[in-house]
Amino acid sequence: MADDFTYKVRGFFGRIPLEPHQLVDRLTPTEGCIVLCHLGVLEVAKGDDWKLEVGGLVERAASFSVGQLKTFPRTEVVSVHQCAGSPLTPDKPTQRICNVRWAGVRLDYVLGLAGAERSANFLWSHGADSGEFGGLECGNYVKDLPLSRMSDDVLLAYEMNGAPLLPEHGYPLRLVVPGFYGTNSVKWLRKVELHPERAPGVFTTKWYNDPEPDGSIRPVWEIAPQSVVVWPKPGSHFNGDDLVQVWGWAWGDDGIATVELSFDEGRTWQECRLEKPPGRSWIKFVCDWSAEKGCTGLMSRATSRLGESQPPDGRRNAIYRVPISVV
Ligand SMILES: Nc1nc2c(c(=O)[nH]1)N[C@H]1C(S)=C(S)[C@@H](COP(=O)(O)O)O[C@H]1N2
Ligand SMILES: [Mo]
Repeated sequence: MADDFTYKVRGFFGRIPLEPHQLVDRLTPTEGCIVLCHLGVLEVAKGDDWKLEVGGLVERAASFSVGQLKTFPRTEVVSVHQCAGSPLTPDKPTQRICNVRWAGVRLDYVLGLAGAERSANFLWSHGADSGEFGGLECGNYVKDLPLSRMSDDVLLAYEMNGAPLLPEHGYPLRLVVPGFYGTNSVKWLRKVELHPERAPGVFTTKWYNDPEPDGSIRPVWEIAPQSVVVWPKPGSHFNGDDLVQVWGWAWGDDGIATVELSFDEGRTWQECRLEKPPGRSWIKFVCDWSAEKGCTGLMSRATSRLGESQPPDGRRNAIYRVPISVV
């Protein structure tokens, strides 16, 4: 395919504008959203002419321009958008997180037009960006998804927070997989294909696979339960018996059943009030606390509806601790 883009930036480009205590808005403004590009940032001049190919195990391979996709039924989804962290340090906890309103056309609608075949198990998604990362020549950015998990809220998105995608967020077209880590939401989306097996390439074989205790590997797909405290912020000072309303956000692919807080380094835990889960958005937790003299930090721990809790350390969703002081 003839190149219809240039590189605005070549090589790795990232931005983590907000610390957890700055995530005060339910919907993160675009300038506060994380940015993560392994290979570069593309600049596309004529977004509506950008072509998406649909192929692999389909009855009719097809190609749609973004202009055409915009004439199909439009769907909006508010969802947590989280970077799983560097694939070179996969067990390092990260708080690269935001909550975004996406708009686009449902992927299953477009796959339906092409006639998806039953023998397919995986969707491969190809970005137009290519280059070097981690000392390797990577080819294009290619990811995959299990079709069994593909819910109807997976989008071919052309808008973020009510405006066309910015170049660094994948203008003019990206995949958005609500509930999955950001790495799966391929930007500058050029091609989606159905296949019986997982996709080859460094981003699906070498990186983004976590080792499991039994020696198997687990692709970095579903977002594990996680939470951050927004208030109080790190370094806050209180007096003993001050009444503090602690609050923050919790999220995870399986939904959140409980969030607990500990003010004594994890010895005891106190359950928070949770708002009703609104779809794929993060949910707010709140807890009234009478500050205890000598407390030096607080921690939040989310548990999913399937009973999985945040671990103390060693994984990307490890418990986040906020240092404070109470005198
Ligand atoms: N084509 C392409 N898509 C990509 C990436 C990339 O490097 N190239 N990075 C992924 C990663 S690791 C993350 S966390 C999200 C970040 O999306 P954002 O920059 O819009 O926040 O994009 C994903 N999609
Ligand atoms: Mo990421």
